[in-house]
Amino acid sequence: MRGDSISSPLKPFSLYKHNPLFVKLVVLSLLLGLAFRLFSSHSFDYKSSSVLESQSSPTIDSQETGLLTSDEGTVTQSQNEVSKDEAKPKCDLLKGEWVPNPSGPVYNNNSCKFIEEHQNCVKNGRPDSGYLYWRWSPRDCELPKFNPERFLDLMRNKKWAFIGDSISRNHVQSLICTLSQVDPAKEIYHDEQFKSKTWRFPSCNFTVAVIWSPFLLKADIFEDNYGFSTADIELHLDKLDEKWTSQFMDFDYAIISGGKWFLKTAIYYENNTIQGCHYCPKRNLTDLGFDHAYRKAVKLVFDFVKNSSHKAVVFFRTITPDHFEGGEWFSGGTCERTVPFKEGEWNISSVDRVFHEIELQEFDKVANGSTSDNGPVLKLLDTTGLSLSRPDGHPGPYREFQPFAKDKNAKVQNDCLHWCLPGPIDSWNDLVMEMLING
Ligand SMILES: *[C@@H]1O[C@H](CO)[C@@H](O)[C@H](O)[C@H]1NC(C)=O
Ligand SMILES: *[C@@H]1O[C@H](CO)[C@@H](O)[C@H](O)[C@H]1NC(C)=O
Ligand SMILES: *[C@@H]1O[C@H](CO)[C@@H](O)[C@H](O)[C@H]1NC(C)=O
Ligand SMILES: *[C@@H]1O[C@H](CO)[C@@H](O)[C@H](O)[C@H]1NC(C)=O
Ligand SMILES: *[C@@H]1O[C@H](CO)[C@@H](O)[C@H](O)[C@H]1NC(C)=O
Ligand SMILES: *[C@@H]1O[C@H](CO)[C@@H](O)[C@H](O)[C@H]1NC(C)=O
Ligand SMILES: CC(=O)N[C@H]1CO[C@H](CO)[C@@H](O)[C@@H]1O
Repeated sequence: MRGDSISSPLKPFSLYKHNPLFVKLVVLSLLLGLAFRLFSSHSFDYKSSSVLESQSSPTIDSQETGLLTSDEGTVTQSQNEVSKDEAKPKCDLLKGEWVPNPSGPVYNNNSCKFIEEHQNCVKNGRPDSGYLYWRWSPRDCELPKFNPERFLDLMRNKKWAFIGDSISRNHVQSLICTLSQVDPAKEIYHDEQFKSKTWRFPSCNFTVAVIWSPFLLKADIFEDNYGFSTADIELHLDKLDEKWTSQFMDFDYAIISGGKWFLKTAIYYENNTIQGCHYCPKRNLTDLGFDHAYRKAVKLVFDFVKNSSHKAVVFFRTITPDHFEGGEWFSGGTCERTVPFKEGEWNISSVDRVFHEIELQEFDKVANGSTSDNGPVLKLLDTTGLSLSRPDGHPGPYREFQPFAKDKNAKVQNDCLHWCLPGPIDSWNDLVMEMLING
């Protein structure tokens, strides 16, 4: 994924608030209540951008915000720190391509019991397996495969949290499965709904938790496990969700992320007073747009982390793109591709682009300026671009067990948002490891 072609300037966010077709589409999706709804847009180029991180980069190149065209020759800011003994040129881990990886995944549907049924594509009968045999390869440097032994060794007596929505759960399962090949994880906690969980790796006393907080903000959600809601979500744009902030001091590492839940109908509060909403036509309220809420959320998270005196390494993982084609998740959209996209074959959807640009812009603001030596380290784990070129990595119809066993023409709802396990999401950990060791 190279980001040097382009680029149409970002259309103003008001486009999304006032474009009736856009609103209708969002409405439709939200009425149906699921967290993932997606556009296969063709109107924007994807602009890849560097991983930025606050501590190693006191000055941030604003060309890398994704808003501006970057100049091909520019040495981009990267997470690849110059090592102590030898001055290696900085490498942009995000510029590269998917290359064949004949050795394939390190775990499978038999060797890992932590894979969620809906993402256990092989077990559910997905017929092709080519999507398992790729790895992300940056153009200018070698990205080593995630090394579970070394990772566990680094994590002795440490605690790690994944904080966010079902994609965070998807991601934690990838990590747990990979590490379990070396030291089988033991689940030591789950909440009533099995949405927050904690595992422990006995050999090195390493603890990994996933904390369910789909908005990261204080939110009252009136919705059951199947996504049926009885009332509008009430979202407090000026308060973080204490579920994770109250535990933040316990963790040495965290990967925080937000995303598609912000597309749902919600009433927006500040100072406990209604400010407006996102898609609430039955109410006499101003539609402030999901981007308004997402920006506030991201900013609040960054401020919280930066203000904290707790010395943790915190990654903010950027939006995960979806790949519905020929419709949406509720209207027959599918993802039947079996190989990665090559450069230029696909553009980020307009909605995902809005999410991503907010993340880059807000990160750029907080990363700019001094950071204390004793405080947390905030890093941007920008998986959006490399994930965008993996339309082949989703469960599609194989979110269900053997969906075509009875009727090979059965109409099955597809999941083109979450990732198969094993699958491309395993590569996110290659980046995490590299950013930990060299970033
Ligand atoms: C395990 O790690 C925790 C910190 O995460 C520490 O408090 C505890 O003492 C450790 N236990 C052992 C047996 O080392
Ligand atoms: C918040 O609301 C309280 C009363 O509910 C009011 O006294 C206070 O001034 C408000 N603060 C802001 C910043 O609006
Ligand atoms: C909607 O709100 C505005 C301003 O608060 C008010 O003037 C108007 O009468 C309200 N309309 C309805 C239908 O309640
Ligand atoms: C962060 O700290 C600054 C200065 O101490 C304060 O003004 C600001 O309100 C704090 N922000 C948050 C989100 O706590
Ligand atoms: C991506 O967007 C660019 C610019 O709008 C357009 O020229 C190109 O055809 C699009 N590519 C695809 C695959 O839709
Ligand atoms: C970064 O900081 C410099 C100097 O403090 C300032 O001039 C610049 O506008 C800041 N950039 C952003 C994106 O905030
Ligand atoms: C690729 C792979 O490991 N597939 C296995 C998944 O599980 C089934 C049934 O348990 C095995 O038969 C496959 O070999």
